[in-house]
Amino acid sequence: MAINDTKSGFATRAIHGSMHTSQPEGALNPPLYMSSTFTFERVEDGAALFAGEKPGHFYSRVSNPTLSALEMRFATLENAEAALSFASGMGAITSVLWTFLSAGDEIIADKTLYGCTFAFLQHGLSRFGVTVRDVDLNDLAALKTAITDKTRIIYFESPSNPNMRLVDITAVSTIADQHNIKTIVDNTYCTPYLQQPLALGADIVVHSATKYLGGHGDLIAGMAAGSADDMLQVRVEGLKDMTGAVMTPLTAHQIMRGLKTLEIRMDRHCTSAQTIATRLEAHPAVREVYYPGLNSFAQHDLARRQMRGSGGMIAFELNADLAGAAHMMNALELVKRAVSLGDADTLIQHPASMTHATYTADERAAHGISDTLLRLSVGLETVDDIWADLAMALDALAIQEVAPRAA
Ligand code: 3LM
Repeated sequence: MAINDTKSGFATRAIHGSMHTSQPEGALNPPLYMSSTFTFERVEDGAALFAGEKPGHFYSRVSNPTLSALEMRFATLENAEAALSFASGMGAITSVLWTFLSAGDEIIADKTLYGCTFAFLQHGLSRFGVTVRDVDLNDLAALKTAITDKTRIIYFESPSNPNMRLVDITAVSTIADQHNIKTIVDNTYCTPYLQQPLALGADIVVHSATKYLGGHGDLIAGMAAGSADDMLQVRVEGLKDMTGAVMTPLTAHQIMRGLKTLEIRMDRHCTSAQTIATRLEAHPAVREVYYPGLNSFAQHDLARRQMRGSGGMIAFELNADLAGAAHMMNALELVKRAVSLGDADTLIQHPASMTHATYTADERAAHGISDTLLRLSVGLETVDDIWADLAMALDALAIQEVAPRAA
């Protein structure tokens, strides 16, 4: 059966998508083109390539056949016309935003964002004459008020890193369209398997491919997807001339390997996280759990509408102060204390002092990132083993917390 990129299932596209021609030597996987430059048969051919009059590759900061294979496959997964690969998630975000913003423009960003994205907007773009407006994008009236004739982009994550706030992608994109503003969504937490922002009305999606797309904690990478025109503009402006944040062919190869198992990994992340979130919620040492799959989750209905599954990320608060939370985290043995997410290994971290240390304490308070919030990336280990480790650390905390009160 031939692979049809529009009709085949997600897993089929993740394994075969866009691979319509056989590979050199009959190889199952596309070869690794470790070449910075590409030779021209004749001078005129080089000139035609540079002028965009002839398809092909001439320099790997612009394009490379291994990266093209990944980009075409990834576009089929996001149901996009085109995709682009980058050296990191921050490389993707900065390349896309540099491309579409100029001094004097305004960008509206949701009030909760990954720490380095927040820093890039507040401390980076703002230095170059771009006005950044933080808006709670769940407040559509506030969004409408914040829009001016200089607004070019609305930018958000859903779910947000670290506190799992969702944004209604269709509602925000509809308002953006009415004002000719581009909607850009960071889809890192969901991957295209769980959520497809372009189908919900967004213009561009960006990813840290370091996370679920790679899936094994062994690479740093970014992706973007959108219309062919937008991706071409990002390629020749933001990526080629501004950031130069190009992915290496080896990384592209590793991500294509990661994509082959994306669907089964995400299914497992979802079922295990649902189990862990449910058990956390029932534990006396836990005050609050934020997980889209829980009935108690404030935006549970929106999650069901725009996400195919609830994902592998959980945020939670303990019935303890910061010292108690640190004690609990330090007691863990299987669960690793580390930033990043989306790996086979379960990871736990403290956003206020780690991923979101780029915010001041006042900014964190204003942006809804509490100092006692913990973030768990539920991995692919046997779920009862993950829970046993968490329960051991939580039980110790519950005993410690209860003891002084009883005394
Ligand atoms: C983290 N996040 O632990 P890279 N967008 C989102 C992200 O979560 C990230 C990026 C973009 C974490 C990294 S913190 C020092 C470690 C939603 C990264 C940026 O450039 O590939 O790291 O992606 O939350």
